[in-house]
Amino acid sequence: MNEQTLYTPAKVWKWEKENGGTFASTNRPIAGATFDKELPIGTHPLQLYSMGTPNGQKVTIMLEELLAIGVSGAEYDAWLIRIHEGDQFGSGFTDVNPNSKIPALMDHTTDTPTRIFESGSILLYLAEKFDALLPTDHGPRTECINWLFWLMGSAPYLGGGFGHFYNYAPFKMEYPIDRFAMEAKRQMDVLDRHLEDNRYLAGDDYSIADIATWPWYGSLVLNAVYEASEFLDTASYKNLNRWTNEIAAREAVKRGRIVNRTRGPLDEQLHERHDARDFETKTQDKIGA
Ligand SMILES: N[C@@H](CCC(=O)N[C@@H](CS)C(=O)NCC(=O)O)C(=O)O
Repeated sequence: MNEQTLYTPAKVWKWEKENGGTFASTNRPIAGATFDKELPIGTHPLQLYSMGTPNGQKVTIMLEELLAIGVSGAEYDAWLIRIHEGDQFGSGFTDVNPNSKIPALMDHTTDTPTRIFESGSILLYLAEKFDALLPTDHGPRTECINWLFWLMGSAPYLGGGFGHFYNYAPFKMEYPIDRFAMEAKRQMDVLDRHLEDNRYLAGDDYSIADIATWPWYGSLVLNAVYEASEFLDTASYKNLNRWTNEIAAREAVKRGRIVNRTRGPLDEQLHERHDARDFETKTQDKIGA
């Protein structure tokens, strides 16, 4: 028993601004812009507005993979949106994503610029636009989309559920940590069993399903999110570990995972990316690092 068990919900929920927790200053129950600010536009066809969280890494890994196979149309500017400082509530950003969450992408090659939001939608858009990293045969293609949607439905339990209560909540609560640790472990078991007979999620070929999933479950295994590897005994998922390490060794993944990143070792942070040479120089401001 602890004090949470005494909580009785009010008849009508009211917003207490300072409810504690890491996101207390930016979370709010209403949508829309809170201030006017245009987004910058660089020189490349694709303009990405993001931050190097797992959802952001999906897109930068995808773009680096496309560039690695010679798709020059995938050149991009990656602008940093500092979500802890509320940049996602600027009018320019909400025009690109009315949901006020990174990542958000603008494609300036279409007759009128196209906005793309939701990381799964962005991956699918890029895969279809460039005819890459999405199998063409009916079976593997369907399997790839199955796993892409699986990830989009599952990761919020890992991030918003387990990660939030284990890492970000103002104090540790047994009930939600138990509930979401169980679900995180169940999800890892789903992946582990599937990867026993499959090299990649859609079968033999690396695809957007892996690109979507690795930043979440690969990072969990590598102890790069939530410092929960030991708690969740991630080492025991052998096939998931094999898949994680294989993907971690890809050059495009090593590049994509550091773009718009503001945490971790400084040599693993590239706050903004406007040119492939930025990875060598890593010239950046270190504010918020
Ligand atoms: N389903 C969305 C989730 C995006 C998301 O949750 N983004 C987080 C960072 S990982 C964010 O922007 N949070 C800011 C906020 O909630 O205000 C997607 O996959 O694009």
